[in-house]
Amino acid sequence: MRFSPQTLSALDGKFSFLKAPSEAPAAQYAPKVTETVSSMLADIEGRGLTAVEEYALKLDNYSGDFVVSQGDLESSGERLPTDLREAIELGSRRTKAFAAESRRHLRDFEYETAPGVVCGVRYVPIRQVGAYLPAGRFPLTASAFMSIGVAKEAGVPLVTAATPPGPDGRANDAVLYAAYLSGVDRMYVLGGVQALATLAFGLLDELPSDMLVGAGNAFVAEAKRQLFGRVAIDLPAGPSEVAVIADDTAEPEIVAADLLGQAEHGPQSPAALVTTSPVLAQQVSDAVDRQLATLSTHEIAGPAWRDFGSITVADTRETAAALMDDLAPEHLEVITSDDDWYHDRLRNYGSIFLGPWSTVAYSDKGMAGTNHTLPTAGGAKHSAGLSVSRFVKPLTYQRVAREATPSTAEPVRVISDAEGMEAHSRTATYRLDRYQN
Ligand code: HSO
Ligand code: ZN
Repeated sequence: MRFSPQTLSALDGKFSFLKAPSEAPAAQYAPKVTETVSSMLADIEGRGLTAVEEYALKLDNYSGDFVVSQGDLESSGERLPTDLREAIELGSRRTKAFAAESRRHLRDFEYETAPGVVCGVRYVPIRQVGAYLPAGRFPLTASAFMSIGVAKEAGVPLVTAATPPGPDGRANDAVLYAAYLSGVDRMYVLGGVQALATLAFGLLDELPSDMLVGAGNAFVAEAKRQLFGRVAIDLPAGPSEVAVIADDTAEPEIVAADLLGQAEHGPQSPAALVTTSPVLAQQVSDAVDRQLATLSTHEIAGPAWRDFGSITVADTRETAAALMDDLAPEHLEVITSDDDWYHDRLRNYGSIFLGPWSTVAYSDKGMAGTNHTLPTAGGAKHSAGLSVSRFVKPLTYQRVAREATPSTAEPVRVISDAEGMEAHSRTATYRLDRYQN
């Protein structure tokens, strides 16, 4: 998430940096990751579960069953503290409710492009989806809602999921419970590349997965990238990002907290403030430093802010909006007296949080209901985040009536003949002939 030189020069003189964004390249090309992943995928494709067992032992020190029993899945909630269990239940419900409503808005329809030429769309869910639920530095409990829950609400018949074993050799119970409530059909204890390969190749299933979703480390991201084409993937996931547009009505402590709220994800997580108020800019800068001093995750959030944090002062709301559209952040908060103006004007972001009472973590943890799997690294310029619409295919059909033959076959003949495609032409002229005789 960085400003393009073109935008900066076009807006020259209309903004200034209180804290300039990093010059460091964001994501490094890592040939070692690419090679390791491709050799693992080839090995697993060739030797199947035997190879998977070897990698699980070598990389995760795991030699237990890959399949989580239905009993273990169902009882995972009982092993959690009551408040956590109830929070997971609430997040699962809200995420499912929004997904179910979103699904209802995807309506099959028919349209007659000419008398007797009926075209239509039927939304058909993908048959089998594999979800990866990471549990590394932070086990993101809500990721199960976003992938499994949303896929099930979209109507996907078979959703399988994999999560790595922890140091105790067991899957994280909060992750298991979230997967269970989300409606997972089969749950596997498997990590990293071997998990994605197992899902993609269908090594524990009757058939391979048609789509892989879910975030993970660099190896997981690379495995999805290499498997793309053979399977669909949700998004290429980079470091989590946050950006805030605020004016002098915003509370500096709140803005600072929300910037650090995503900087905590990793030392390369960008956080950007764009403000029309030079006073707020300075206050937020001070507040971030103050809050970092008492943050238990300051060893992650501190370097993230130092290297990838930025504060930009814009002369007008129009300049602020232009800068933000150029950043195209994964998460965007708007805390101003003109929230609706910004909402109308902005076009590039993964998900927007309007007003001082809306914050990114609400969506992150499933308590808003929207999906937290969103485009990063500028992907919001061309793509939206995960939603039910990604798990269903808008399949088209056409039914042409006999009466529509003259108006349709004749122009098809003309175009086909002009192109020199006689076989195409004949499919039309045979029908014209039948129609006339
Ligand atoms: N911000 C992450 C999702 C998340 N954060 C879950 C915390 N929990 C990617 O959008
Ligand atoms: Zn987050």
